[in-house]
Order: sequence, then C-alpha cells, then structure tokens
Amino acid sequence: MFTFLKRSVVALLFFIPQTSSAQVVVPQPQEATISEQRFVPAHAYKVSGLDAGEQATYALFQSVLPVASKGKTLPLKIKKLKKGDAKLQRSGAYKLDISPKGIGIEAYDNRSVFYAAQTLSQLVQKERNGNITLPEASITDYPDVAYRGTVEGFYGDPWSHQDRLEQLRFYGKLKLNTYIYGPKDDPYHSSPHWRDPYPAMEAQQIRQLTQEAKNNKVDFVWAIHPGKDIQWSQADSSAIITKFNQMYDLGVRAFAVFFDDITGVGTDAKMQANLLNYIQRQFINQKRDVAPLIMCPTEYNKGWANKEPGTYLDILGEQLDPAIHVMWTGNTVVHDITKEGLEWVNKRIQRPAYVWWNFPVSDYVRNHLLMGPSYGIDTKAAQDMSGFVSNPMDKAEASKPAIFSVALYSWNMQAYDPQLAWEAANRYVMPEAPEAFRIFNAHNSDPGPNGHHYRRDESVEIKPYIHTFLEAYNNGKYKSEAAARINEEFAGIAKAPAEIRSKSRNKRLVEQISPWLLHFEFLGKAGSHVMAMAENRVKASHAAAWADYLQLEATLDSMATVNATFNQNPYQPGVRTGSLVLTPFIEDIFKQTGNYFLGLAERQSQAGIAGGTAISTAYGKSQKLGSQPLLQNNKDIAYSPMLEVAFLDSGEYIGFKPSEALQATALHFNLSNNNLLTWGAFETSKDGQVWTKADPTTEHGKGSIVFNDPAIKYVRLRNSSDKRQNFYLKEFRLEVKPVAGKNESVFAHDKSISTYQTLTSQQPVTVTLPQELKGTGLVVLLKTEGASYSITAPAAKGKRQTLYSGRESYIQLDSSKLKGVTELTFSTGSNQPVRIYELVKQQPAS
Ligand code: LOG
Repeated sequence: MFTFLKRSVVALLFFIPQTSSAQVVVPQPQEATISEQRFVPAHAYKVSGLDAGEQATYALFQSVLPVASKGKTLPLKIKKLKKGDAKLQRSGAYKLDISPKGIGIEAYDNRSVFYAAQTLSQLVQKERNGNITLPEASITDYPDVAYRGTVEGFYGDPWSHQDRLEQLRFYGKLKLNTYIYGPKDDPYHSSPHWRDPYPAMEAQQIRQLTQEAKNNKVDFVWAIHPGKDIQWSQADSSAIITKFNQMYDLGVRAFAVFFDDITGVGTDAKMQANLLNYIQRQFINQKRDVAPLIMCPTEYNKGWANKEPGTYLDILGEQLDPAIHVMWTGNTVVHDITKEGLEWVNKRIQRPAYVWWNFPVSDYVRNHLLMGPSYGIDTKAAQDMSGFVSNPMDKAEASKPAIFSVALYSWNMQAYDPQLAWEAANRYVMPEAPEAFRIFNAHNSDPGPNGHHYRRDESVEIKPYIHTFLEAYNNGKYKSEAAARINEEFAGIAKAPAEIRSKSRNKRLVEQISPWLLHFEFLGKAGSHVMAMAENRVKASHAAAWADYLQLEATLDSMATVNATFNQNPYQPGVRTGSLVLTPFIEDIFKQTGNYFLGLAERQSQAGIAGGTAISTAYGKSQKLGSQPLLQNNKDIAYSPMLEVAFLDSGEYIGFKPSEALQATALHFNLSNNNLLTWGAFETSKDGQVWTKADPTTEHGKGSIVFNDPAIKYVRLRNSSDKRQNFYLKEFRLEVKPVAGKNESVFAHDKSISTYQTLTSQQPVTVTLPQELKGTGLVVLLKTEGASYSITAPAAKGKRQTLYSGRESYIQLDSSKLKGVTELTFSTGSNQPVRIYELVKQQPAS
C-alpha cells in the first residue's frame, strides 16, 4: 500500500504542471496523500500543544494561517507521536493531517513540529480573493539521514555574516538540520589562533548565528582545526576545552574537531583518539545539552588511507568513543558517494561514516562555477551513513541549487532524482527567471581539468546537436537543423544574463555570479557569430565569413578580458563558462576557419612564429603532482597551487620545459617546508640530460632563483633524499620572456592568423613578398572597422601605382595587377589603426 502511495506521490509531485506548485512539497514526504480538491477553512485556527519556548514555530504558523485564540476556531492540535513505529522515533519525524475539521500534528520532538509547519506552509495557497485554501492531506514523514546540511569547510574567503544568516533560513525551509562551521581561512578556527577567543565582533556574530540556527532548528556545529601545530600536551587539550566553553557561552551546542590537510605530529591516530575521548568525557558528557561530537580524520578518503590492517582508520575505529562521528569524503577527496565505498570505511571505523561531500565546493577550480545537477550520490546508502553534509562554494547563494538537491537526497533517497531535483532547484532558487537561470546553470557545471580528476557533465542537451553539426562541418557540410537548434541555444545564452540581472530579486546571488554572467553573455554572442561564420564559410561567401570572423575574434577578446580582469585569485584566476562543450566548439570552428582563410588544411595546426613548439609543458615525474594543471600567461608558467599536502617520493621531481619561443628568467617557489634544502635539489639543464645545481637561499621553503643563461631549457626541483618529502605547493612558478630577435615584419605572412601587423597614420607598412606570394593573386585579410587605406607598389620610372584604395576588410588582388610586384606598401590617413592579419595566395576560383 505504501509503495503504491509513494509512487503515486512521485508522479503527483513532479509531473503536475507548475501552476499547481502549491502541492509540491520539498523535500518530498515519505508517505503522503494530498487531495487535488482544496477547501477554504471555515475559521481561524487555534494552536494547542506547542511547547512554550517555540515562538519561532508559532510565528511560522501565524505567517501561513489565520490564527486566533478566542471566538469560533478550528483546532490545530499538536500531540506527541505514539511510540511503536521505529522509523518515526527520530528527530524531525511528524504526521500531518489536514481536513476541513482541523489540523492534527503528531511530533517526535520540537523539530518535528517545525517541519510539519514547513510542510503546511507549502500546502497553503493564497487565492486572488484573499482567502487561503488547503488540500485535504494525510502525511507521514521522517528523514532518511539523521544529520543533513552543509559544512562551510572550503579554503578562500569565508561566507559573510549575512550569507550565513540567509543560509540558515534556507535550511529551515528545506528541513536541513546541520550547519558545520569550519572555514579553512578563519584563523580562529585553525592556526594560528584556534587557542584564542574570537574578537568581540566575530563573537557577537556567532551568537546571532546560533540564535538564527535555533529558530530554524539547525544545529550550528562549531569546528576547530588544531592539527597544524598541536603539541599533544595537557595545555593544548585544555585550550580546546576552554575554547569550546567560550563557544558554548555564545550559544553553540554542537562541536567538531578537524584533522584534515595537516602533516607532522598532528596526524597521529592514537593521539587524535585520546584527545577526542578526552573532549567527550570532559566536555560533551558534562554539558548534557550538546549534540554528538564530530571529527574529520587526516585520512579522510580511501585514496589517502593506509590500507594495511591495524593502521590509522582501524586505530580510530577501535579507540574512538563510539558516540563520536567520523567524517569521510569518499573514495578520493572529491568523489561520488557509493554504498560500496562507505561499506569499506565503515568496517574500519566501526560506525557509519558521516559524509563530507566535496560538492559544489570550487576552491580547487576557482575560475569555474558548479551549478549543475547533484548526481553520483548513491540512493541505496541511507543505512551506511550517519550524516550527509555538502561542502559548498565560497559563493553562498550560488551554492543553493546544489544544497537544495542535498536536502531532497538526504531526506528521501528513494524519491531522489538528480535531474528533477535540479529542475526544481532552478525554479526554487530563482523563481523570477527560472529559464534564464536554468540555461546559465546547464552550461556552468564542469569544473574543468583539475588535480582531483573530478569532472561533471555539462551542456547535456545541446551536446548531441553540436556533435552532429561538427561532424558534418568537418566534412564540408552544413546541417541546417542542428544549426537551428544550436543558434537558438546561443541566442538564449546571450540574453539570459540580462534577464537574470533585471528580474532576480536575489541581488546577492547576482553579485556573486556577476563575472560569470558577463562572460556568459559574450559566450552567447560568440556562439552566434560562430554559427553565422560557419554558414557563410560553407556558402563560400568569403567577405561575409571574414566579417563574422572578425566579430567573433573581438567577442573572444572580450571573454579573454573578463577572464583576465575579474576573480584574479592566485590559484585559478579568471572566469570560465561553457568550458566543457561550448567554448571548445567555438574555438574549434574559429581555428578551422582561420586555417581556411590561410589556405591551410582546416584541421591542421597553424605554424606561427614559434613553430611547432609553441607550448610550454610541465617537466615532471611525480605520483602526486603528475596531473596538477599548469597556469600560463605571457609572463610565467606555474603549477596550479594545491590546497592539501603535496609530496615527492625519492627521486621524483617537478619542473618546467618552456616553449622554444620563451626563455626562463627566474623560478619562484613557496613550499612551506623548513628543511627544503636538505632534500630538495634545484636543477637546470640545456638538454634534459646534463643537470646543473642551483643554490637558492630560502626561508620556510620560500625563495627565488634568477637565471642568466638563455640556453637553459629545463628547470626542476628534485627530491634527492631517500624518502618521501611532504610540503605545501603554495607557489611554484617560472618567470619567462620571449626569446629576443624575432622580426615583426613577418606577421603579415607568417601563416598564423593570431598575429598581425598594425598600420597607423604615422607609419605605413611595407611587406616584402616572400617567394611563394610573388607572381600570384593575393587575398588580403584586414580589420579596418570602416577606416580607409590604400595599397601601393613601385612602378616604372620611380613612380608608384595604387593597387587598392577603400575600406574593405577582405580584398582580392588579382595576379594581373601584381605582375613584377615584390613589395606592397599599406598606408592610412585614419586615426584608427588598421590591422593587417595576413596576405594569402588567392585560391583558384572553385
Ligand atoms: C579539504 C577541504 C577542501 C576540499 C576541496 C576535506 C576534508 N578537506 O583537499 O577544506 O574544501 O578538500 O578542495 C580538502 O575535504 N582538501
């Protein structure tokens, strides 16, 4: 009976048209029959049975229903749930019964009453005439996972106070009951100040947060991160108890101790277990009104765990008081959560793991937003976890779609569908512009290449059309139907940002994503240009295709400017959107078309000034850092900094091989390691065979080496000791400059369309034709933006002949005009510079 009910509710909740959205209860209740008929309550409601301290819940009733204490009323009666049904014997479980005769609530605890009121608030509908209506309903509801919510556990700027207050209200509505406070960059949570009390203003804010949390039935869990410099002394144990007592006085009633991302003595499992047990005895058990203690281990994922029996995780399993929860991120730091993975760790820690899901956190891919569906979380794992918290982005509002999904998942796993949850989240988080928000999120979900190897699907709906189009295009064909669909998508992308900015009432959300909105708008425009260009290219409308090319190039430049201007953090600076499917698509056709104009095979790579060795690469051999991405710009090449502990095994190295066109000028490093020079050899080489040692001076593993020899082609840091060495990869960066002596005059015929010669009114440009361009018709590719210019060449008797005079950006000079011509001189009277991209051999008319 219940399974039938459940299924019919799934259908009811997700497939009803949006207009009757008042019937959608999120998270979806476990068992529910909700009538489609609605009634107008005959009287106001009289609330009875509510505990005296529950003003917030009373206020919630009042905000959704007419409430009165005298006169003719309907009952809203709250009772204790009867013992018996095991699944209802848990915090938050409730029964809600709505009929024209009154409302009945049966509750396990005060949180249950609050949740029943939240469900009620979603069922009440305000009609046009001012009446409220309710459906008849009978609901039995409880959470699958006991602790559900978030851990503010990322690196980077912590959430603001206002953001946190709003999160707590959001959690209350979605029946999330946990917020773990542990921002890595709060110095009073971690080193250097974990032993010290908060300054007055921060203390006051935490007091406010605990109050807001209480009003929303959320446990505000305050976490400490002492492992970077803990001494395992009585003084430090007492320091933690003292700090916890201070937090208790500010209203905190739930606590955690984190030992993630540390090295050295702090990582000792026995010591950690002793300390936690001490806190359990001396603090948790004494207080009686605090929630179970939570710890985050050092080996918090399978990838990093010592698999030998009797090691770290087993020690915690055996020695930690069974009342203490142990957190776990899955098979790696950032990973899907699977039942098998949890079973593996649960055996070792001898309790169900408390899941710390590293999604949608973006501290390791800061130029991306993770706005896509929350998938890869096992819906059969309810029994294998004690808690489920998401580590979100530093952008609190932008994290809401993912947190919304986590609420649905952790409350009712059987009913969880990632795609439907995401659709619902887009409407819930941005009801004023749901379609625009949806298209933005659909193309902002993959984190891009990263050291954690965590990738997400992106642009899922348009991807097949892109494939079809591209495959045909690569064979010289143009698929109109696919093109129409892609054009429509790009048009939608280009207008979504303006719609989000103007319609969304959530200004904080708009502010948090604004660099990405700007970039996304250009992405849409670039897409439209690319499609127009492709169409003209296939129709052989050369001048039109070239005009599109120039517009596309300008739009890509704007994207590059956004990327180089906003979000300039030292980790992954900049802004990317549509990076998995759309941007590569645009860049592919851009490059192909550039090749086409150069008269090259379209899928060939362009030669360019630097020849075929234009790309700088990592020069490394390292298990841990082998896939760490490189950051590159005109001035330097750097390993993308890493947040967790990095290491080199004996003989392993990290380094650089700059491209042929670049010369190494200096290495800058910051590895937070006091013994760096005892094990680390800094070496350079001209050929990758013979190595010369450099001797930098360093302080705490920080320093620089300047190179004066332009012949240096390799630079590396090698572990020359006989064992593994740990460090933090905060900075490892090679400064470079272009190799001297390249003659700019070749830019107009270098077979690279990304270089060009600039023509100004002060300085005419003379291009000496290379052998292959002599005696043939020419195409000249320029960017004039309406400026006029002329092309002349020497003629008989010291005179000059004018070959062209006008404003066009794409011109053909027939071979008949060019007999005996060996150089061309471009001049302009315009204030606006003209770009001469390339002189190309005219193709025989086809
Ligand atoms: C950190 C966390 C960080 C996350 C993603 C845990 C337990 N610790 O690699 O602070 O936000 O990964 O970068 C972590 O996940 N270290």
